[in-house]
Amino acid sequence: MKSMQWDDPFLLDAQLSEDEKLIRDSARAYCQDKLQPRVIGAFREERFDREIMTEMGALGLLGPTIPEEYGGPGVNHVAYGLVAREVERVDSGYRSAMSVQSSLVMHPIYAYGSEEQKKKWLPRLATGELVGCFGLTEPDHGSDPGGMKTRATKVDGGYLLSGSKMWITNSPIADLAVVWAKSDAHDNKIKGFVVERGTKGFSTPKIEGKLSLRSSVTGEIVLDEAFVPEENLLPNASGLGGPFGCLNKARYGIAWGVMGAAEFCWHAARQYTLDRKQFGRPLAANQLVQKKLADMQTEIALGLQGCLRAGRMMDDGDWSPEIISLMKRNNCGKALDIARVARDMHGGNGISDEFQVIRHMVNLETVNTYEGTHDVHALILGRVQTGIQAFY
Ligand code: TGC
Ligand code: FAD
Repeated sequence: MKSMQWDDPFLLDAQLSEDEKLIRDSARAYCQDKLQPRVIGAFREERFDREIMTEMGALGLLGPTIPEEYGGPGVNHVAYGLVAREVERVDSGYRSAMSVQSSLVMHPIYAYGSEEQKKKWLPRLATGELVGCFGLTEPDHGSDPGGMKTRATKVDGGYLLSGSKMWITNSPIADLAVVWAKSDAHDNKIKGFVVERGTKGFSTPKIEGKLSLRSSVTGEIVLDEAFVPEENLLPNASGLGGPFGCLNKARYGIAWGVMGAAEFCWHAARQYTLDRKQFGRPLAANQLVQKKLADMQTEIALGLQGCLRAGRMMDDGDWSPEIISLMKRNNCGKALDIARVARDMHGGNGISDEFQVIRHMVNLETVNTYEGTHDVHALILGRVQTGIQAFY
């Protein structure tokens, strides 16, 4: 019998291959050396440093599962998840920038694009030379993207896109946007279009005043009869399954990522309560405090183990969208709870950005909402076990 390794109860490390550990370690080194030192300033100033994309590109962190022939490193889903965990251990906003580029821009071009489109855009997205964004949500259609109003009207040589997208990660700095619109030339079905910066009638105003995810840049996409040439239509996606196919990948990465943020909060709360004395002894000597630490340890250990299993299922081609909903919902909700409790355990210091737990806490409010809210994923899980659609 061994004594438990407190910070890795299920010995996750022992379940990883040598390659997966190497990728995890190099991502961790980059995140701790290069991202951690600038995140407090970036969050204070509501600033995203564009060069982060080229730094991540140089390390092969963008589009990890994209094959080498298109510029990606072609690693497995478990490695992708391990990278997301390391990035989000620093900040959910940085993980957002990475996952949008990887899962919501590179993935649709890879999965639904023509050979020419893949060769034209994927290698430059993989290096971070180009930044992309993903426009699905609209001002009046968030949880119900099927009701979108954005339209593509067929004209000579292409399409005119009109409408607006809201809450779009990376849009103000994006060189290209994957935009989803109902197309009159395709029975009004939802189609994906790559809209390039410089297109007349395409603009991406920044959304100011966010109190969450401030180190990530978020904007709108405004389309005013923006002309998109025929060769920028993604030929192999039709209907809501197109954007949802991308969301499966991104939600999976988020399930891992939020565990990184939760681990940061847990470790910080443990160390703080060991160091700080009240009533003549460490806070960690109190039963109430130890119970909170035990809850954090339990949820994180189970959450990571679930992610690993989901990743192996994806790598084996043996997964379902619902298993991803289960993991995204559980891990986001649990990470948010952990961050809130860790904030409380830091007392007054917990509200200072220097201690960082409150930054994770407010970030996780967004992560619990985007990519399908906590309750929308409950409805997806309710539907798969009852057969009853409870969305409307
Ligand atoms: P429903 O009838 O369920 O499905 C319509 C069609 O889509 C297919 N489908 C899926 N395909 C692949 N993967 C999935 N996960 C899929 N879910 C559904 C389905 O088979 C069907 O296909 P077909 O061929 O029969 O037409 O659709 P619904 O309109 O009833 O919607 C249900 C609901 C609520 C589950 C869905 O709309 C939903 O998931 N809503 C949440 C919206 C959402 O997640 N938005 C995310 C926007 S992007 C974002 O937030 C990026 S943040 C990134 C960052 O910064 O990190
Ligand atoms: P709503 O759908 O209006 O939901 C409001 C509340 O009602 C929620 O609590 C929800 O759970 C609940 N609700 C909704 N429907 C039901 C129902 N049937 N039953 C019970 N409760 C329900 N989108 C993109 O397309 N691309 C991006 O890059 C992107 N990045 C984002 C970045 C940030 C910082 C944020 C905040 C959002 C981003 N989003 C993006 C949008 C995000 O996906 C949406 O905010 C999310 O899907 C929820 O939609 P909504 O905000 O319209 O909320």
